[in-house]
Amino acid sequence: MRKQGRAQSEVLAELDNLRTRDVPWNRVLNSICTVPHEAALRAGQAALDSNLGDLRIFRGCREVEQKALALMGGLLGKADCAGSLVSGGTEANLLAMYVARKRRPDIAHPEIVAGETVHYSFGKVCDMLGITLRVVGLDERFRMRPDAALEAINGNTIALVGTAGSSEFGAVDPIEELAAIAHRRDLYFHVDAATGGFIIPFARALGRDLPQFDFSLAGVSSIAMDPHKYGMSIIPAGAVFFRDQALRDSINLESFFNATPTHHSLIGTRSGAAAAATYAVLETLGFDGYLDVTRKNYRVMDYLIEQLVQHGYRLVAPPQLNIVNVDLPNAVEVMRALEECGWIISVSKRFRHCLRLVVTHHVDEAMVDEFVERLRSIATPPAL
Ligand code: 0PR
Repeated sequence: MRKQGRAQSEVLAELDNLRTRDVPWNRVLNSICTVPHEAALRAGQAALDSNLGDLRIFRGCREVEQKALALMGGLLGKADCAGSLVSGGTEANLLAMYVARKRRPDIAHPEIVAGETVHYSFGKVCDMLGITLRVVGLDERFRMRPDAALEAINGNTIALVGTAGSSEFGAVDPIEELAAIAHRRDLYFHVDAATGGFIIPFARALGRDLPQFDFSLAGVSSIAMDPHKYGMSIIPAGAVFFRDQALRDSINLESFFNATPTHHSLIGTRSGAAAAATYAVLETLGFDGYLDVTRKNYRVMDYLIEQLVQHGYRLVAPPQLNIVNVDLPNAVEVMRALEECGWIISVSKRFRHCLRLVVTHHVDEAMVDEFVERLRSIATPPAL
C-alpha cells in the first residue's frame, strides 16, 4: 500500500478508465447476468451502507429482505416456504446440500445423484461437505434421465438434484418425474433453478411447454433461484427456499451475542443492497412486467434461431429456456475468432461442438443481426 494516499478524484478517474476496458453489453452473448433494471441499480446504491448481518440496527432493511423473499416465495407454489437471500446460486446450492446432509446424520458416506449437466458449483459443494457426487446420463435434449437417476440411487443417497435451466443448455430436467421418485423414497429433492427460476413461471404463463418445478410438486424440498440472473437485480443476489421452516432451521447457527437473531446462511456480515435492489425490481416490474421481459427474450431467441437456420446453421437441440447452442465442429476456434472481433460467446469444455449463445435482457434483434453477420464472416455452416 502506498504511504500517502492519492487525490480521490484521481483514484476515481483511474477506476472509470479501467471500466472502459469491460466489454459493452451489446457484444455479450455468453452471460446469464445482464444489465440490472434501473430500479435495482438505484435501490442498491441507496442501501450500500447497510449490513444484514446485524438486524438490530438495520430493521428497515430486514423488512425489505422479508418482503423480497415473500414476493419470490409467492412464485413458488407454497406461500409458507422458508427462504434466505444469499450471494448467488453457489451459496444457495451449498445451503440446500448442507440441509440435506444434516437431515441424514446416519449416513456415513453420503452421496447425491444429479444429471451430467448439474452446475459445477455442486463439485465445490460436495467437496466441502464430504459428499460424493454421482452424475447420471442425459436424453437427446441434455436433460437428466429419470431411469438413470433411479439406477444411481442407493442406501447412501441423501439427495436427488434436478436442474431447472442448465448453465450450458438451458435444459430443464424432468422435475415432475424426479420429484415423484424422491417423494416415493422420502429422499431430499433440490431443484437448482438458479437460472430458470425467473424464467419458468412466466414462460409457463405464456404457454411455453415447460414442466412445473416448484413446491406444488410434493417431492420438492428446496429451490435455488437467482435474482441476479434473469431476475434483473444486482450482483450478488441469490435465493434459496425450503419447503418448510424446520428444514431451514436445521442449519441455524447462534451468534455470540444476546438478542441477535440466528444465522441461516453462510455469510455473516452482508450488504442489504442486493435485498433492496431485488425488492425494487420485483415491485417495479410486477408479474406482468416479468411476463413482458420473458416474452421479449423468447421473441429475440426465436429470431436468432430463425436467422441462424436461414443461413444454414444447425442447433444441437431445440432450446427450452433462452440459451441456444449452434452445432459447429470448430466451435472453440470460432469462439476465439469472435472474441478477436469483440464478441463474447462461450463453448463448453465438455461439449466442444456447441457454440453457446445466451439471450437475455440486453440482447435485441439489432444485436442478433450484427452477430449473425459477424458469425457468417468467420464460420461456414457445416455441410448437412
Ligand atoms: N446453478 C446454475 C444452474 C447456474 O447456471 C449457475 C451459474 C449457478 C448455479 C451458480 O450461480 P452463481 O454463479 O451465482 O454462484 N451459472 C453461470 C455459468 O456458470 C454463471 C455465470 C454468469 C457465468 C454470468 C458467466 C457470466 O458472465 O454460466
